[in-house]
Amino acid sequence: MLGSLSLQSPAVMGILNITPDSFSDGGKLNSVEAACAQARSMAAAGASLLDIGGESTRPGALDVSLAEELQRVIPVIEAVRKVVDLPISIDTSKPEVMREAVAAGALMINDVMALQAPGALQEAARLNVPVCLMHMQGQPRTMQNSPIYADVAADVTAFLSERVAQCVQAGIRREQIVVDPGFGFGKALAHNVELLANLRTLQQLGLPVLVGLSRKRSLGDLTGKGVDARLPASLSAATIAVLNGAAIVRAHDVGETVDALRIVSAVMEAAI
Ligand code: 9MG
Repeated sequence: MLGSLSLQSPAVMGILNITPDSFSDGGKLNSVEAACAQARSMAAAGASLLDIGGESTRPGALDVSLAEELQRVIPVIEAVRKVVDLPISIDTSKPEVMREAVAAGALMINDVMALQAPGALQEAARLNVPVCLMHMQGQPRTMQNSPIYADVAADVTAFLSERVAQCVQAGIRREQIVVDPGFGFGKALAHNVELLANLRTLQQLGLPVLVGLSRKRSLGDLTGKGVDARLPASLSAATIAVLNGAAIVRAHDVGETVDALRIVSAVMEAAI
């Protein structure tokens, strides 16, 4: 269990990005309505939780001010929790956004900076909600400039192990922690492939593993497909991740991912 979320079978976390380019008109009210419609459709498609974020973490993305991030995500969290009965996770690295999002109804923190921003660790401990700690080498703007690892799976595991220890020291219970290798975050194509192949290395932490591979650039590099044509590659990557121990899959295409993981679960349960 992770809060109210059962991890008996693989869970799909639906991605709800609230950035100006996420919804066609970019208008505030319509963004809330569009986000609610998307949340309903993801719930109907079998999502187990929703990840709401107001700052793009794509390579090269620009920073968003605190005020802007709050303005994007808080009205959406308040509205979405009224229309779907699913746990909401807040995708942020800012302690103030964590605090306001939890007050608005978010039940989990998803931090691509693994609570390393000033004040984030203390705020997450105070809020007493589950946290997802993700590995990233470098910063979003520059992270894809020649990342270097000795052994990517071992290096990522060592980093996450250290962050888990810091969290526990700050008062976050181990049962509240999820770890994520951060596919695409400061990793070259070969690193992402090696990490997926050796995802089981992370199991030594004894914590649920979350992965985000959906539509990512490495899948485009391997298939030659643009972002809108990466569904088959995303499903294939999600399948491999779950076979290699992932408990939660962060995905744009919820229904398709749920179906793919049902097959994986059935086969894994039948294995002797
Ligand atoms: C916000 N975000 C974008 N990609 C992600 C990933 O792979 N994992 C997590 N936890 N968050 C992500």
